[in-house]
Parts: sequence; C-alpha cells; structure tokens
Amino acid sequence: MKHTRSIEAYEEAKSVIPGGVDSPVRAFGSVGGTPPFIECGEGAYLVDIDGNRYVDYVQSWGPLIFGHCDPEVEAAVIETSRRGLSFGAPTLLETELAKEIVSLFPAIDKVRFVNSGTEAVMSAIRLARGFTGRDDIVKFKGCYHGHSDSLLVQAGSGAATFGSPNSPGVPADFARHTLLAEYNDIQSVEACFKESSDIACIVIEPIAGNMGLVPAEESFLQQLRNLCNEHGALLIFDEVMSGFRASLTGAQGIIGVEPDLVTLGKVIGGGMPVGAFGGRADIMAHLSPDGPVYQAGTLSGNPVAMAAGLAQVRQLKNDPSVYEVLQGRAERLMSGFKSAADAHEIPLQVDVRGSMFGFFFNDRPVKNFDDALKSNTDRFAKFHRAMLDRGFYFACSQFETGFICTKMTDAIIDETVRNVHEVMGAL
Ligand code: KE4
Repeated sequence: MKHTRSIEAYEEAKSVIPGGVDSPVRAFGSVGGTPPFIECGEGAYLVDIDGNRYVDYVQSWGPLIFGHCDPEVEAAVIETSRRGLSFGAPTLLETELAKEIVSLFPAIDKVRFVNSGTEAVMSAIRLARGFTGRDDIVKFKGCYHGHSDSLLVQAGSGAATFGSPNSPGVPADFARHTLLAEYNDIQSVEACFKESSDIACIVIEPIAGNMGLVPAEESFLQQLRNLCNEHGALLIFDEVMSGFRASLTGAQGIIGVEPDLVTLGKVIGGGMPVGAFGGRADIMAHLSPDGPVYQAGTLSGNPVAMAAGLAQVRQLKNDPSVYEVLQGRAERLMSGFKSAADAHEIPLQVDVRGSMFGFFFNDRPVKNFDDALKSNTDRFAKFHRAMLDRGFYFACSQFETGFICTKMTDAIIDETVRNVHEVMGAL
C-alpha cells in the first residue's frame, strides 16, 4: 500500500492542528506510522485518500452499527437538513428519540441530550453531586468517561485512593474529589467508602471498552448496587460505548443490575454528535429548568443529529435479531483470532459482548487495568500495522475495543481470519 497523500496530508494538518488530529488516539501514537486520512466510507469499508480500501473494525469508535453511508440514516440526515440545521428551540424529533430511549432502558424515566459522551458523563456527575449534596465520586482505573476534569484522574500516591490529576490543567483540588478503585474488586470500592463519607456516585463502564474489552463480573456490579444503596450514593452506568452495542439495551440487557443514571452516545447519534444522560424521574427532576442543577448546550438535541440517531435506533428496535447476527460474527472473528494465535503459539485472550470484540496479546485473562497493562503492546503494534497494510483497519491501541457492523459478511470475517493467520505467523 502507498500512503503518499496521507503522509503529505498529515504534515499539513500538523501545521494547523495540534498533533494533526482532533482527538489524540487518531494520531496512531501507540502503533506508529502515519494515520491514513480518510476519503470516504462504504458499508463495511473505509477508503483513504491514497485509494487504499480497508475493512473497518472501528466504525468511528462504535457509532456506525449499520456501517458507513447506511441509506436510512443518510436519507434522514439529508431530508431533515433541508428543513434547517439547528433552531436552538424544541423540536418533535428530540421527544421522539427520547421516547425511544425511555422505552428501551427501564432505568431511564427521563433523558437529556447533549453533544458528546464527555458532556453526558460530566453532566450526570454534576447531577449526582447536586442530587446528593456530596462532592466525591468513585471511578475505576482503566475506565474512560471522556475528558472532563473530574475524570482525568489517576490513582493518588501511596495507599490513598484519592485521585491526582493525570493531565496538566486539572487542579489538584479538583482531582482529590475523585477516588480510584480497581475494576472487578469490591474491596477497593469499600475502601473508598471508608476514606470518604461524601461520595455522590460511582461511575463505571459496566462493560469496559477503554482498557480493551473487559466486562465487569455481574456479582461485582450487584455489589456496587448494594454499596450505593447502603451509602445513599448513585450508581452511574456509562454506556456511551456499550449502549446499543452490547445489546439493544446495552449491558443492562445482559446483566440484571439497574443503575440510577445512564450515559449514552455514539450509536444514538448514528455518526452525528450526540450524547445523552438519563435516569430516575426524581433525580432528573433536579435538572434545570425543573430544578437547580444547571446544564445546557446550543446544539443539544439538534434536529439533524436526532434524525440520524432515530434512523439507527428504530432500525435496531424493529429488528433486535440483528444482535444475534452481530454477536455470531464477532464470535466467528475472535475464534479465528484464537485459532490463529494458538497455531503459532502466541498467547492471546479474546472476548465478545454483542457486536463488541476485544483481544489482548497476553498469556492470562484480563480482569482489570493492571492485567491489561501486562499485554505485549509491541506485538500489538506489529499486528496492527501488518493488518493495516493488508487492508484491515483495527483500533490503533491495545486498550481499545473492536466492532462488527451489519454490512460485515461471513466472507469478510473469514478473509480477515485468513490474513490474521499469515500475520500471526510472522509475529
Ligand atoms: P466522547 O466525548 O468521545 O463522545 O465520549 C467519551 C466517552 C465516554 N464514555 C465512554 C465509555 C467512551 O468510550 C467514550 C469515548 N470513547 C473513545 C474510544 N475509546 C472515543 C475515541 C476518541 O477519544 O477519539
């Protein structure tokens, strides 16, 4: 493959955009090389500006469950945009998408739309703090919830569970209100409640996708629910990635634990910028203008994004059997990866949840971020580059998740596996 135009484009982009990208992961920092600049998408494929064609296992990090240029989503966007792009005033489309989401998620009585997953989680946390009158929050190492200040936090020094900033620009005074716990480790959460009597909420990816794919154990989520009940804290499920990806109702469709607040994004925008947070009516009643907790957004609920999200969500709701097909394809792919790795005696862990799949170059099962960090990231980088050169576009980090879209056929999966066998042999 040649990448002449992408190399030129990247140099030009870097002259006017920090790092040449509008989101850091796109810079291919952990895999090396020049990120392909994309010309267009076609169903299951991406085409870059050098004319190279790739099977796209990233799908814009999750939103495109029907692949690129889905006709129904495209038609909805074109038709709606002809009536205007944004009004800064209520439209029927917001109510329609809100009703679809409320009908699918038992934990959601009311929902508010925003423009990104970051905004959704940031707003849900402010709401939890406002509702409980408490300032501290608990998050888990390895979970990513967007880039708001409360969440750019790493484990504090020593035994303290209180956080310290993991980015300059986040005041230490702010970060110390975020306590860090270990995923799938209830003792570490109990320790947080011993450290602080001022915990407003626990925020968790119930199926973590940002340390690689690491599902929480159902018993662990149930214990979080019990702890929140015991201490009067709220349980927030961040389903920005897993919502509409793990099942039609995200992780909540698979495990029987009900959160107090849920955050969504990605699929509910159909590729347009949409995030959402929702939950119990008594909690949502605290949100402005009904209540005192302020939250706002010029483009929140804009009609074109609502139309794109409605077109996707309604297709999924009308044919929930699509999840069995997507899961079957994800399992076909991961078993192909596993047999290829075994054939070449390469340690590999694989997992699937609905249309989401993950693999770790690791000789042990991955249950939390410390486990994930033991993966062989050099081997991942070599694998990623080799597959990219063969026309297969995987997430450019060992600590991300892959996605299956409806346009991916068994033939595409099998072709991918054939190439994985050859690449594994060369690793
Ligand atoms: P955005 O602000 O990027 O829309 O959403 C933040 C977010 C919140 N919660 C979860 C569980 C998420 O996965 C995300 C965003 N996911 C990453 C991919 N791992 C977005 C990719 C990027 O940062 O460019």
